[in-house]
Amino acid sequence: MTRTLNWTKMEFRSHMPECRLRFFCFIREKRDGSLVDLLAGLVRLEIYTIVVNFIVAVLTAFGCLIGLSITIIVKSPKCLDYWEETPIYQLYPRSFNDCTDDRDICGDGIGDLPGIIEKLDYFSDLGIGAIWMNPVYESPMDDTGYDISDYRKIHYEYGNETDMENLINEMHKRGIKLMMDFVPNHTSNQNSMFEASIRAQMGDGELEEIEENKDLYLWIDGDRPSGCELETITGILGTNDFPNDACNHCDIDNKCPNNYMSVFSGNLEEIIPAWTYHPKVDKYYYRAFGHFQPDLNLRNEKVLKELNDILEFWMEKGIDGFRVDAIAYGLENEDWRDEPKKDPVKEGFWGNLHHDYTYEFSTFHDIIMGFRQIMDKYSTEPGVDRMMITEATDSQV
Ligand SMILES: [Ca+2]
Ligand SMILES: [Ca+2]
Repeated sequence: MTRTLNWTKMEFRSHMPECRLRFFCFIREKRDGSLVDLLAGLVRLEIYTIVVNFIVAVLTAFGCLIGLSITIIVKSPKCLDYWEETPIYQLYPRSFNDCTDDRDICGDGIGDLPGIIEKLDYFSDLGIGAIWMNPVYESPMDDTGYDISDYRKIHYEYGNETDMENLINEMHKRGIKLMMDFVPNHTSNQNSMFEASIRAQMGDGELEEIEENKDLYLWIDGDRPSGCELETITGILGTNDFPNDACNHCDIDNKCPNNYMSVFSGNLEEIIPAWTYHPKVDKYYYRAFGHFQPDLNLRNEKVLKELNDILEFWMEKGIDGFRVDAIAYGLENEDWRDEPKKDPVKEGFWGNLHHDYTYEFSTFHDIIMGFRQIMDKYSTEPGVDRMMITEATDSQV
C-alpha cells in the first residue's frame, strides 16, 4: 500500500497544486478506512484530474490556435484581384505592332492581333499583368473603332475571330489578363440594329418586328434641314445610302428638336447640333458624338439585353474585363428639354451648356449596376475575377 501511495504521489506531482492538496487531504481522511475504499477514491481522483487536465490542455491548444491564426492573417499578404495588384497597359492595336508572317494583314503598316501576340513576352518581362485593348470590333473606322458595326466580329485589318481566341490563349498562358473596350452608348450607323430601327420606323416588316425595333435608337420629329438628301457613299464596309452633310446642320433656333450639342463641338465655340435628320425616316436621330454614331436607346429592353449578351459572348471566350466607354452619356432627359447656358450672352455651343440632361442623367447608374450583375455572374469560379471600369472625365463621375 505504501508503494502504491508513493507511486500515485509521484504521478500527482505533475498535476495542478490544488490537485495535490486534494490528494493529501484525501489520504489523511482515508488512512483509517479499508484498502478498497482508498483505491476506489484514488481512481475517482485520477479521473477527475485527467478530466481537468484535458480541459486545460484543450483550452490552451484552442487559444494557441486562435493566436496563430490571427498572426497568420495579420502577417499574410492581402488577397488582391488582378486589377488591384498589377500595372494595366493600354494597348492601341492599330499602332502597336504589324505582324511579320505571310498573311494579307501582315506588312501593311497597320497593327493587328497577330502582331500583339508576337510581342507578348515583352509584357511578361515588364511585369505587366493586364492589358486594356482599344476597340478591335468590326467598324467603318470613322472614329478609330469607337463606331462599332458588329460587336461580335473583329475588324478585318486586325485579323479575325480565331486571332482573337489565339490572343486570349497566349496571354493567359503568360498569366496576362485581357480587358476589351466596350461601347454601350452608341453604335456605328452601319450596325444592323440601326438598319433594323430605320426599317421599323419606315413601317417595313411584320408588326411585331416593327414594334420591337422602332425604338432601338432615339428618333424625334422635326423639320428637314434645307439641302438634306440621301447620298450614296462607299466605305471600307461597302456601299450604302446615308444622309448628306446638310442633314447634320439643323437650325438650332427653329428646326432642331432642341439645343443639344455634339460633344465633338467641345469648347471650340462651334455650333454642331447633336441631331442628324434621316430622309428615309423623316425624323432626327440623337447622337452625342459624330453623325455616324447614333445613340442607342438605353431605356429599351431589347437594347439592354443585346448589350448584356455581347458582354457574355466575350466572357465566354475568356475576356477578363471591360473598360466602358462614354457611359455617362448613356441617358438623356426623356422630355428633351433644353440645356441651360452657362453664359447667356454667348452662343449655345457644347462647352457653354450645363449638361444636366445629357450627361450623368439621374438613373444612369442603374445601367452600370446591370452590367455589374453580368460581371458577377462570370466571377463565381475560384481565381476568376472579371472587372469593369468606366470612363470618367472631369470631376463628374
Ligand atoms: Ca497589319
Ligand atoms: Ca446616350
